[in-house]
Amino acid sequence: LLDIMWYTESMQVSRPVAILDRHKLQERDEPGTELAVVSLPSYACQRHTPLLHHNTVLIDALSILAENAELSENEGRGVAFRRAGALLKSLPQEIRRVEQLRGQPCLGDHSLRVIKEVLEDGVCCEVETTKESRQFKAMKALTGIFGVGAKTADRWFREGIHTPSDLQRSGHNLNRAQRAGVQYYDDLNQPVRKAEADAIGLIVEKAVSEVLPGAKITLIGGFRRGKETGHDVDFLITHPEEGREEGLMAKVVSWLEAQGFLLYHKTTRNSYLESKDGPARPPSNMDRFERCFSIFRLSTENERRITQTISAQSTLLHSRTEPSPQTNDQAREESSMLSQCSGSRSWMAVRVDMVVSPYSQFAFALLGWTGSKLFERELRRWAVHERAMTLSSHTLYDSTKRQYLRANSEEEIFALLGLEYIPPCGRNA
Ligand code: DCT
Ligand code: MG
Repeated sequence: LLDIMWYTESMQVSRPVAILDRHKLQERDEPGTELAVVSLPSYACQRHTPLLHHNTVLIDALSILAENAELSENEGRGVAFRRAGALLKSLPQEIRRVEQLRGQPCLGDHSLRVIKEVLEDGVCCEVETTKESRQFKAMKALTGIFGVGAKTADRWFREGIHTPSDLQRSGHNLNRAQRAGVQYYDDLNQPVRKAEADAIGLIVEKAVSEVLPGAKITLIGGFRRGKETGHDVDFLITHPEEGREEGLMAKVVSWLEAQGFLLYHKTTRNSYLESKDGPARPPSNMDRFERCFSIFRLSTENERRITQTISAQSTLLHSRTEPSPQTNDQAREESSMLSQCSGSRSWMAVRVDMVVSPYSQFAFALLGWTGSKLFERELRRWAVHERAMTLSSHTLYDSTKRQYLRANSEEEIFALLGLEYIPPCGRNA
């Protein structure tokens, strides 16, 4: 009961859910003395979803089925499994019997069947069959190529292509992104670590400050939510003077290219015009900023040089403003971590996404690009169904008042949506 009260209280005062002692829970969780789990709100944006949780085995099983549905382009089914998984991530305790989930939202019959089977038998037959299926393995391998989506992978699978090597032998004409995807396949399928993300952050910061002093960069995506690894590194760039950010991406990319940091890049232009387009529709809202999909060449040697240069510069800068005794140490630590993780190779390929936003849209862009994907989807669903509003990474539009609502921070956007503020570390749905 204390745990339930504590959890309920923590939800109200908007603290992330702490990890409870699993052994203590198990001791008290003998049949008959089992704790009921407090019923959670149904939208993921109404609750904290921490990175570390208590039901990993169940969530892994549901994630396989979600992934399989997504690869089969069955979006609805994928979302249903993702929502069920996210609900389990928010629970303050380990589930040992399916009855403990009575009254919880987001759990459809199919998800409950999977959960029950895993709890009773240790594994779920459907999950095991999926994991072993040739199609699932091939689709994962092929969509693991940068530039290859589920549709293309499925077409190739039907032609008997199951792996990147099969693809190379097939003589298919690949576009520029896919050629880079095949070329750097192994590197791009290694998780990117936080130290690598920070090192790339220093490079992007240097590029941005060279071409537009005063512009600021923010690490977004999974790393902002506290993840230690990710499939890429995401940055949001803006300038406090509205309009100064125009044309910025091209300059940043030129600088990075001239310094030899880019193995691949493709920039899409900012196509969003509020007056012309109206509220951005949810499915297209990610594509309308000036955005660069890139592959960085993260070199241990270059890296060491640049971190030293930057740390020297920031020491100078800080000595004029405030002392920053950690800067040099941090840079050294980053350099040494990089040498360790790149092993005998002198460089590695890393996927990096950069987005430029006008200052007036920054809070929306920050919220939209921090994720997780499911958390964003839930925010948009909440906005439409519960508030008659349209939320995008550009704006919030109130359909009842027929006006755009401005906001300068994520906190303000949550308030406008009538939601308790959830910090980035609680958005890991
Ligand atoms: N995003 C979204 N909807 C999408 C794609 C992206 O809302 N269809 C948002 C949420 C996360 C952010 O953009 C960055 O996308 P990813 O890099 O794909 O996600 P991530 O959470 O950073 O995952 P990873 O840690 O694996 O990079
Ligand atoms: Mg990411």
